[in-house]
Amino acid sequence: MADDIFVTRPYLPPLDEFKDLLGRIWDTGVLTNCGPYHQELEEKLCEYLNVPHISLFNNGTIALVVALRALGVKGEVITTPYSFVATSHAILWTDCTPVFVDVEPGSLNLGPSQIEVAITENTAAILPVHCYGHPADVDAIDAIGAKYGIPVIYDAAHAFGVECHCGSVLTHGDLSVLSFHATKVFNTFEGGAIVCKTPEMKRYIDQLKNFGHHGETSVIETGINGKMSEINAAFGLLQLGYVDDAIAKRAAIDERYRAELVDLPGFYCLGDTGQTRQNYAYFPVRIGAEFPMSRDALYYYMKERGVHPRRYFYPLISEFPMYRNLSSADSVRFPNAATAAEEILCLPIYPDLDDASVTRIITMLRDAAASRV
Ligand code: T4K
Repeated sequence: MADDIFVTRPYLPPLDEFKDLLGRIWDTGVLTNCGPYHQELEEKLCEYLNVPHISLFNNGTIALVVALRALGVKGEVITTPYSFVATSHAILWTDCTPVFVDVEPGSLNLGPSQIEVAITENTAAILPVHCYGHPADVDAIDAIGAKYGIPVIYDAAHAFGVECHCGSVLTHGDLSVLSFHATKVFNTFEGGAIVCKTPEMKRYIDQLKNFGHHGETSVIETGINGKMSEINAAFGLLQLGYVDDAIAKRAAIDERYRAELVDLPGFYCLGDTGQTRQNYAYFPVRIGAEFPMSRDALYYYMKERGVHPRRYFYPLISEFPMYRNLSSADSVRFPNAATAAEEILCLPIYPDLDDASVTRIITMLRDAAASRV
């Protein structure tokens, strides 16, 4: 167990540096309610991510719910069945209905043409995911949103720091939502954020995440408590100073996997969807028919040997009980997503995964590829 390798481990900066930041919290007694660390982290993240406005949240799921609410989305929301369940749960939490459409076979992101044919008079929003931090086709999807007057909210939970041809992917659509969960490239233990374009929208989102308060005695919205605490924000500020180094370490692991696994039959590394800056959040591989064992067999083969990859995203969201009776939930409607759910395996990747561990994983995969089971 001590030698087990998990799909990820959180990046933790030096504890002493965190203790220094905690000292200020103890001095001031400001623990939450958008205090100085919260404010500073919003400013620093705008600079780092090159986005106009950001509102911090206590997690990405609440941020998604508030994003839908902020745009007044009511009705059907076109989305992907190939994601973490939070994407669709946010839609249900706002009393909207997910409409699942297929992903593209290469990027595993929603396909613009599939989105367009699914649009009806009931469509209230489009909610694509930048799956694994690989950008969706933002230009085409934004154009569809504009053409039909439908808001686009990107679930950018995996896309911290990712850039494409026109800069940060987070500036696309009406809103983008980030997750800073412990398992993410940039983490604040738990946390999330909404990226928006105008100061008015930022103010509105800030109100929504703070019970709908507008001043001390006035409440103008049925808001929620979505605020990030000062401890989480302080940790984020510390983390931000190390994130480039953390991403560089992920990049080195990504490079080794690609170089040393390239010749395995039926073993395909996913990756390039036109991003100009990646964050190497995940290392998804497709296990094809020419590989000597199925994806699931490989998953158990590795687990038995102490390496714990993950089948992100199996099963499809549409198979969970609260979704499976929707008219859009029949998986014959999304063959690419259904195939991906059966074939994709995410290998361990995180900054502290050392060379010896990467070698162990590569050797294990080469042994599996050479086996006759
Ligand atoms: N949209 C998308 C597309 C998302 O992927 C997510 C979250 C969201 C929205 C919602 O954002 P948040 O509300 O979470 O901010 C994990 C994460 O819990 C979840 O945040 C993430 N996506 C999802 C893809 O993965 P699990 O079920 O894989 O977590 P768990 O606990 O099995 O952790 C995986 C591995 O990480 C463990 O084997 C060991 C390691 N780990 C995990 C934690 C929590 C640690 O070493 N330390 C830790 O504290 O869901």
